[in-house]
Amino acid sequence: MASRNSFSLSAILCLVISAALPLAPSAAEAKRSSHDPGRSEYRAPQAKQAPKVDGVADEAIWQRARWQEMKHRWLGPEYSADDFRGRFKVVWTPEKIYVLAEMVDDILIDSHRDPLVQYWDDDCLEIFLDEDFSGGNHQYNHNAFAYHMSLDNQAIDIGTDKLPQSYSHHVQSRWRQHGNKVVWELAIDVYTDAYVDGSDKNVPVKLSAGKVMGLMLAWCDNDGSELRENFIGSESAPGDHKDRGWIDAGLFGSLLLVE
Ligand SMILES: [Ca+2]
Ligand SMILES: [Ca+2]
Ligand SMILES: [Ca+2]
Ligand SMILES: [Ca+2]
Repeated sequence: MASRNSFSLSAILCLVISAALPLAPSAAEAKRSSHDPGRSEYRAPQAKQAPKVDGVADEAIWQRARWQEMKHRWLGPEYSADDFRGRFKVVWTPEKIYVLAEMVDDILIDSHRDPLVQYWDDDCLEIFLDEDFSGGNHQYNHNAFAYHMSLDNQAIDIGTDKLPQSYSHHVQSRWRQHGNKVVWELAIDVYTDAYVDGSDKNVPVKLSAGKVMGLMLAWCDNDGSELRENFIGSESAPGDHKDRGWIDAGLFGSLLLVE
């Protein structure tokens, strides 16, 4: 009886202790909680044939992908639909993700001809990519990349040395004007947070259906000012400090690769 009683007591203790401990969050819950609430969820279809990166969206796979709007004003005053409007789609192959962006911008400007100087104050398409949807700080590390695509198709981000670096070798980029629209196609290699600046040993990740990454796009709109006039993104930015995507990957939406 003594052993029976002590077993019961330890069983009760176990129950009390386990009830007091919070349940371990699943990996999916942990990643959701590392992001701001209300993130968008994008499902990118697989392209059997890679789109040609030429600024002409005539590949059939683009018809299968849905548009996502760039409509959240992070910086600057109210603007009109002629001043800026933009949207994008994503598809993928095992080697790369492909982005199609379609934008109206009344004046295109690239006044800083040095690609590493004030690149965010020229018209530029920002593509924020977090390989494992971890969220978290990515300012001076490669937990996520923030490719600032200039009008001359260069991809600039801050390196681990805290200085602007060209990552143009990660991104194939071409845009063309069709009527009043800029049609921009990009093919992007995806790297993990183990990426080492300047190394020739970095290998892009092989992509497969079911993979979830963090993604967000934004347009820096300058129409002739010293500094950019507007910064408009695809994700809502709760709170007062809206220009934080270049530091905080918790603002990114999720990108799910589907077949
Ligand atoms: Ca094309
Ligand atoms: Ca504009
Ligand atoms: Ca990450
Ligand atoms: Ca502009």
